[in-house]
Amino acid sequence: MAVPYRLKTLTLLAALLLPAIAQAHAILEESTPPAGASVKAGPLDLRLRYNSRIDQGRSRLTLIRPDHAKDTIPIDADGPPDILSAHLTLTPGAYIVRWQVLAVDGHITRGDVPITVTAP
Ligand SMILES: [Cu+2]
Repeated sequence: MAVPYRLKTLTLLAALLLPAIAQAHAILEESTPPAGASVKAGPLDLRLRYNSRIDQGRSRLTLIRPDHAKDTIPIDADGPPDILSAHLTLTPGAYIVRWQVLAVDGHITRGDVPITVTAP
């Protein structure tokens, strides 16, 4: 029995659209420095690149220091729409950069980038 043309069209549309919707929330594609990296103490340029556009005004970066104290990391204004960048100055120890981003599809995603800072 033939599937009505209309139903075929809807099924095709759903197949095309659903993966795009599912992928629209932000996934971290690349970080500088990478997760688990060791960097020298001093100024550090942090750059997190996502697979989609993010709302920078409603995204947050938190620095968890070696003593577990948390600080908000100011996000650079006017960056590209899929990137969070910031500048830090760090002393030796084990840190976590905790990111929380709001994607254009309204979904929030979170993750951690641990970094080790060594003596210069
Ligand atoms: Cu999503």
